[in-house]
Amino acid sequence: MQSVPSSLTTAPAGEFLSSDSIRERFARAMSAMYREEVPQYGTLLDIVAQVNAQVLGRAPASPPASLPASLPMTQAELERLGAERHGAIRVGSARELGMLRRMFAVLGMQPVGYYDLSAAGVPVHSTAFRPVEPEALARNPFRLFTSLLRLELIEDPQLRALAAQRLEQREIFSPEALRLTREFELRGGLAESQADAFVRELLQTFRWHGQATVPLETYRRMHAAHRLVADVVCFRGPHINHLTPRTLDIDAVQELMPRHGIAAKETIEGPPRRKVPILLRQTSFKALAEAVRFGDGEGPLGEHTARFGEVEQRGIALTPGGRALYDRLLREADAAAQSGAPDHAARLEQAFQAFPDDLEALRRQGLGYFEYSRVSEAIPAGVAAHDLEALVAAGAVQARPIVYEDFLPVSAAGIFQSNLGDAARGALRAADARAEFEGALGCAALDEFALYEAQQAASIERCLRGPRPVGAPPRPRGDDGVAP
Ligand code: OOG
Ligand code: NI
Repeated sequence: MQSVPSSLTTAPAGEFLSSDSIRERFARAMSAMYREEVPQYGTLLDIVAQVNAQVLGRAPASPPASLPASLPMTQAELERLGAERHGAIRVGSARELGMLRRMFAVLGMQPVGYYDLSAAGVPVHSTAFRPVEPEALARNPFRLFTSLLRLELIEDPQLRALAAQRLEQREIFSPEALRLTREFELRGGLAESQADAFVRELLQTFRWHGQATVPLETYRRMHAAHRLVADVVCFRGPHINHLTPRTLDIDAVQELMPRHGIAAKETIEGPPRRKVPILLRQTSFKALAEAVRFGDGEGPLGEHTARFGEVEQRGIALTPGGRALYDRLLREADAAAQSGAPDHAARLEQAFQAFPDDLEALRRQGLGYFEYSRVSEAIPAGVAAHDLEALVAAGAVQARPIVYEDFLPVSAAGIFQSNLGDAARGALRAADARAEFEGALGCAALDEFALYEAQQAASIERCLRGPRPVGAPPRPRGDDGVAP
């Protein structure tokens, strides 16, 4: 058991299991459940484990390991790799989203980022629940991409009202999960046995139900509005729709999938393969058609397609400048597609030649985020102790890339489209719905750039000032002319 900050406790700190531990247990339980429910996910995990072992076997043993087409990794990152997952769920009402925010807080996960997928014709908007502190991320970075259905984007008023009514009638949380959430909020933590009960109960919310809550006729109408409308409205709860392991070589996994009987989609989403991976590359296999009973227990048997598998390779987190360049080059590759240029991979490669592909260039040009650390306490002769660049040049400070912990809006929409076979690509009303989303959430979604920026700035401060005495207040920043 681990302690929690004393400001949060009303009982002896040792009584509580840390949120990091609860999250770790929850992630493990989700993975075990999904493996049971979707056997191909298990196959994918085996492939990823094999590829990762190969990549690591090829890498030099001494840290920082410089992996081929992979980022240098810290020991903590290597340790978390085997358990690292993200998943995705979709909910139907403000109450469900607000309650999830409170429940994920028990797991030490907060909403980061706002993704408006209506731009891609998908009637949802989303955030990613994940840990935000570097130590928590190092322990287990479990992330859940969480989407809220936008009922107002259902055109037919009658169908919209029916959907709202169905969603109002359902309860996706067990009484015990609700009770334990309140207990956590009241007391600032959960004892180990309570935490395990909470994990068990919350898991139930995300399991698959082979029984729809509506007649087949209603399902078909919802489905005609949008496949996601049917997926959210017609079931008892927000079944986890995929769980994604992290690989160090996504091209190798892509190649291996068909050999293991997994029908991978054709292209990898995101940036092209590079020496220094940036942001995130993802590929997936097609959703399964699963048998579903409609109406009452005796209703007709049909099928529903929702759950799929996905794998991802993560790269360095980009600054706003880096992200703008990324977006521009992606648009260029798309424009080339419109004008009938050859295949996707070649177009991307071509466009991304304008993106620097070595760590030092990314760092110097301010395109990516880095964590700085002192190699030794000694300052080399002739180097000013507060001159970061001089310290880096002298080898007294090293810079490691910070891994991107978030999602890609473009890629997220691409995954939705490819897996849900959506025909309605028409642009939905692109009104800014963020305020409404955050109202439902009960707080603002954190800005992912600000989190990376803060991590980088704090590491620079530590390098330039040396360790601060324990308990001392943080020093004001920007008083020594150091640009973060
Ligand atoms: C979410 C898709 C987004 C990703 O990796 O970009 C996502 C969904 O299908 O519900 O998981
Ligand atoms: Ni995903």
